[in-house]
Amino acid sequence: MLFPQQNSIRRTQKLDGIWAFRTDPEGVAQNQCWEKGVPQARQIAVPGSWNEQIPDLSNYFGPGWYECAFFPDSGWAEMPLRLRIGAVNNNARIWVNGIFSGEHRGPYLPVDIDVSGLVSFGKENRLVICVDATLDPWMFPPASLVENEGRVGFMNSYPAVSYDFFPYGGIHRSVYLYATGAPRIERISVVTKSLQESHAEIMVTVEMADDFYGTVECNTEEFSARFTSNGGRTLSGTLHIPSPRVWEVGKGELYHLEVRAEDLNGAADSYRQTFGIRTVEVKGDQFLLNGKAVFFHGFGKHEDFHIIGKGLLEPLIVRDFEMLRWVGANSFRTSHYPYAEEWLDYADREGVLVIDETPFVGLGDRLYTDELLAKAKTVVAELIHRDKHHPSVVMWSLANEPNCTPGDAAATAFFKGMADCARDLDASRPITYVAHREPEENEGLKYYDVVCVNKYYGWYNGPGLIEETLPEFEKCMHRFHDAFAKPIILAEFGADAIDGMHRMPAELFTEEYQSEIIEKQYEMMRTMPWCIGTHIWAFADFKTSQCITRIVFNRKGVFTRDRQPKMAAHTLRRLWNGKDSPSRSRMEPH
Ligand code: BDP
Repeated sequence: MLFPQQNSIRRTQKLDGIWAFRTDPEGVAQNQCWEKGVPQARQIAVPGSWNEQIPDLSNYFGPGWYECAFFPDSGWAEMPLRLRIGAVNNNARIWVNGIFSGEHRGPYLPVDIDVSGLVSFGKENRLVICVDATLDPWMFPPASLVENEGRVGFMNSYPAVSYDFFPYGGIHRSVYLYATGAPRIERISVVTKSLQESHAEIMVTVEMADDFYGTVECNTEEFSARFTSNGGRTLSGTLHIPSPRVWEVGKGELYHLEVRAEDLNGAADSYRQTFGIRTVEVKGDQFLLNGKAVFFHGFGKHEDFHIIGKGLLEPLIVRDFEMLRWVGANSFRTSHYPYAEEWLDYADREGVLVIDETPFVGLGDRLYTDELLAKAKTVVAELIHRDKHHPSVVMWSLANEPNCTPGDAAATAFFKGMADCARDLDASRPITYVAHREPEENEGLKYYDVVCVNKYYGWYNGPGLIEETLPEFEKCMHRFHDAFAKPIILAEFGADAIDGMHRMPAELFTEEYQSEIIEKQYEMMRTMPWCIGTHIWAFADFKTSQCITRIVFNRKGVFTRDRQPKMAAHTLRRLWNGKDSPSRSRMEPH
């Protein structure tokens, strides 16, 4: 499923804007046929979360019905038409002109359905989407409802979800109506097989949506190739590129592959796929990018901002990358779910490394059944198919802080199953999951390439004691390395700091304390030869459920929620040699 694109064949129409909206707490919508039109609706912006736009819905987590009208271009009448929503939280059901057209379960990944034949030309059409944000304990990520499961939420939070960010509801990413060629190109993947200064070998795979008889041509400015198919759906071949321009940290060198598929009757589809030439590999205790060891300096982030909630906001992407460069970060993790593709496109251009994470957070001690594994594999597949072509994505993170003890055979089978699934779908990237607690509680990590660990010494462990907890912290990290003999990333560490709160000597919640804990723990980690990165938690303050340890937001941001630096950001800039603008990223017009 390729991102909608405007090119010589394909067409797109973005449907973002102010839509009609109504909640359905009593579940009356279908009896009253809201799919034909939402009565007595109020107004809402798409994309965006309803919880921040409409104050009386700040804690509403049920179904919300959206409606918009659209007028498609008559020139598209003979083309296959699809509807694509970047993501809704959590589940979507869709009707076009009152006819049920498709659904998608799960947040943070695209909804992409065929609407050919349902759309009328030369007149207005009605699109109705029911977004269900019900807090379901069995989805990914799981909400932990007291009444359903007898468990309480993260630190007794309200709403009681089992993770530390707000369970916003709504249509969170852009909505597109788009037209493609028939035959339709379904997926394109480009993998660097080998890389030398004089020569690179890349493997291109083009998957067609249906059985295909014809030719696929792949062209860039520098080279071209041609594959033919007699009925199969997958075409692939190796391309040889002399003197490749290599994608590196801080240097987002990109190629544009023009793919054109033409069948025996001359009907065609085309797609312009961006890719980068680079290799990643874990060797011994190192993470190699293009054969050279790389150290991950950066953050765990969130998609979160005032008013828009978890909605896509392009100026925020620009601002965040400006701040990442200013502070000297070279990487981030898409904690704790897949981010909008626009983030990854930007990282590709900017040369920023991304650890791309599934929405498997707050799993805790789940009942790791075969059914849950099957569901998880679907999500892993959706993520990998969506993001595989991004050179910035250098590793898959398959979960955050699950429990997986040696006695728990089901948990071990689950984490092995996920690892096998990710490797089958993409052999070109290392995988990790993010551990907490002790090595013995992370049996599953033996199936992964890199050990990511979250540790809060000086905060949850030994609050107020930065220096005093360093020796225990150091021992703990050694235990992880001794247990797995794999490279380690400290994937979360830090402290809450309320901007403007100062104290000398440093105390919990002050900017001084946050700055000091980050500097001391960072310096300690740098002495460990097998430590290949440190990601501070978090990039910016973010909204979470209400709870007595959160002062409206989780305040572990090094930047405030409105992206202003706290003292710790200046400290990191010194440690990481951050740079001022002008921006080093380049942008091809599109
Ligand atoms: C970690 C979680 C992260 C939380 C963080 C915290 O991975 O989602 O926000 O703790 O407590 O355990 O700030």
